[in-house]
Amino acid sequence: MLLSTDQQQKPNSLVFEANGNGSHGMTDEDDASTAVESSVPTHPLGVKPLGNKSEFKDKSSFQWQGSWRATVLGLSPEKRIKIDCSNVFSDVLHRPFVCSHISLPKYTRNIPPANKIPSLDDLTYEEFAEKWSKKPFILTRCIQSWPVLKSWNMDTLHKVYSDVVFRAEAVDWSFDTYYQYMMDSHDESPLYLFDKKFAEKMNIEVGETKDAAYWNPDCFGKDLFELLGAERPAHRWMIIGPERSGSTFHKDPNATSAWNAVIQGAKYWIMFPPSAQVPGVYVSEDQSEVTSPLSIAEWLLEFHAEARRLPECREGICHAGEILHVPSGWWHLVVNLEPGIALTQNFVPKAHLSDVLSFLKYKADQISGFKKEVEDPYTLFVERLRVEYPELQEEAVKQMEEKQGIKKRRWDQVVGHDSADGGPEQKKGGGFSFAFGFGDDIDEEDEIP
Ligand SMILES: O=C(O)CCC(=O)C(=O)O
Ligand SMILES: [Fe+2]
Repeated sequence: MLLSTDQQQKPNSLVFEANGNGSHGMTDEDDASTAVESSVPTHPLGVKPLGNKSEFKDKSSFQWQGSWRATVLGLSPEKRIKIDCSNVFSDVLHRPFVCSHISLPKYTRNIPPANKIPSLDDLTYEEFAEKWSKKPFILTRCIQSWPVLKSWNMDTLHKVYSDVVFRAEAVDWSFDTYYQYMMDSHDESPLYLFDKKFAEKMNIEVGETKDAAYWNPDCFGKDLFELLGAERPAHRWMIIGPERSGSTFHKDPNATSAWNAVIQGAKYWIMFPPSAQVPGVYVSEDQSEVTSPLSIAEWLLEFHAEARRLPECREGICHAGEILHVPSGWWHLVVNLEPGIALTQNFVPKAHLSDVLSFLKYKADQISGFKKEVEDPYTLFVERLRVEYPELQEEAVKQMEEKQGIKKRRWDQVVGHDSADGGPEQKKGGGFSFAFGFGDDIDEEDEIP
């Protein structure tokens, strides 16, 4: 669920396009509030940044006109002028066009058998805990009894929720406006509806109630973040988007695992284990910054072939009625092959408790999704665990410290310190986050955060 920063840029591209004719709609006050540092030279055409001050900033409902420019200028199709560009040669203009028209099947077909994400009917919790908690898989017969599977599709949602305002990256739009956008847009990275308050907004029940619209599959077992109650971070989202929308490479927040269930459409997933170096994805030493091509299409064009050749690459297509497991720490890129609706939830299974504790403790600066009142998520979680599951808590903390000790010893070896003679203390917040090669004392799939 973590949205990569590039996915939050869309409203600004609207702004720049709208602003292309000059300082459209800007007052002195606007100017002052968006002043750029004086070290930046003036744009030769007088183009200024507008931040989030778009024309329809406060409007959640308006008529989508097929492009950002036409929408901002209110140009209906008959008012648009077609300019003959047959003598214009520009890589800068042509590249986004290429990216917004790539053929997805070219990349998603012919998955090498060794890369295929295993597909199973269903699992019991025992099977999951014993064999599957650290591996991606798709379940084809797990969510068949969810009522939403029968009642939701793009048209029924449009009929029932057209006035409901959902979050799509940085904008809040009515479903009617989003639906128009989705059905008629050619953006390279389509705006993606990703709403964590959907259950409240749609007035549906989730979980073990008589009228629930859907519930947690049993196979993933107890979600230990439930112990945080109202203090738990954001954990469930409804995701809607057109073909080519999706999520660029990321790991899910706070070292949680996730499931992602497709209600309508089909999603192509490409995944790598926690310590893999994903082609085209550059990670800072403490993993707090991830740099990768801005769009999914750009990544597919440039890096997919190389990525597919790596032995640790996993790929699969999750169809409507199926659910995919994302293990803690796994990299994933996801693209919708058709207009689609999905539900996702992040959770903490017992098998990854020590990874989550380790993240909360040693990567405190990277924790996300908690309300700001929750000042020390690590201590809060450890306390709740200690009350409810004292043995589990003790065991997980021990495991976390052992793994941390191994990392520290390896680091000391690399930098030439002997940890036994008082090498440097570990910094809080991931100072020792360094990816080493695998060794005997760490599981192949264990993250070295
Ligand atoms: O459906 C998607 O675009 C992927 C969402 C995601 O990253 C997840 O469920 O973890
Ligand atoms: Fe994710």
